Amino acid sequence: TTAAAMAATSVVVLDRGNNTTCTINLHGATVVSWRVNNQEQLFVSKLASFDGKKAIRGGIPFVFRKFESISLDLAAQFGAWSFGPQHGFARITRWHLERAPDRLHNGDVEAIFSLMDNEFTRSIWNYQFRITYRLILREKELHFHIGVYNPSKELSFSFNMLLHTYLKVPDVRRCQITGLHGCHFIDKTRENALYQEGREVVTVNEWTDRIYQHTPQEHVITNVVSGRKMRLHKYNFPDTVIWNPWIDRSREMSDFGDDEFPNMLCVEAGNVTSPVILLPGTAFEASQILQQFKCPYDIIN
Ligand code: TA6
Repeated sequence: TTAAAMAATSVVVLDRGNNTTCTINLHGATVVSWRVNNQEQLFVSKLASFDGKKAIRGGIPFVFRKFESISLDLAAQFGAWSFGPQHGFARITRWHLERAPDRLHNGDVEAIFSLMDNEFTRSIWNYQFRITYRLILREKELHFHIGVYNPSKELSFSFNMLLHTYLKVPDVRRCQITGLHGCHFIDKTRENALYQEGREVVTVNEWTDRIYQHTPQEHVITNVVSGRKMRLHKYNFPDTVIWNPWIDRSREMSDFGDDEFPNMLCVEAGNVTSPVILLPGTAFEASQILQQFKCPYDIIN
């Protein structure tokens, strides 16, 4: 179908064949499904709302302009921080399908989404901006390339940006996360106090909500679907948020089942601790690669 026809709906599907697909909802350009050999890799709550108003509970919401949990003192440094929606406006705004899914010469499938300032965003944050969001579906990988552009001739602006990835897991208590050892983290379960990670491998056995700072470019999460591993590569995303609401906070969310927390783990690449400052006429690029693999010798091709 044409881009126009797709844009008329709210959902765009990248189909690589071999039951490998990726589905994006234009509401927030939220990736709501990524299937590898027909195995769903992402968690979406059975109670998620698709009303085009609320953020979709699951998949990969696009967090932009603000990461809510930024501590107010840091926000104060940047003066013009608006008290807009939790985790910013991008994930609750309809994005534009810039380029419909297109098969590349090597069999991968690519689509491009974009968001620029509009009446709604300007009502929250009165700056011009343009984001392009290119997704590439490979055999066992999903690539995310983001460009943020400041078209102003005289104004700089600052922003947080983060991919709020909800991985689907059989049992979060069996997952291990590498690449956090020695990093400092803000612990939102302990009054945003700052700690340092002493473990080589991080596990999640309770309510966990941590903003790890200046993390390495690669994390591996074990025991995701079908007992495989997920490699997360990130570029220009210096921080990594690890979140699982556990039982009590699950009960506080109307769009999250009480019994769902064992089946999800958020590992989120972002610019959280220090906002990006974009000078007039310049662009900022960041990217993430998710790669599902089963043995150590699988490499990113
Ligand atoms: O990513 C972790 C976090 O900041 C948690 O504190 C929790 O609030 C989560 O995001 C979900 O936020 P949401 O606004 O989607 O309910």
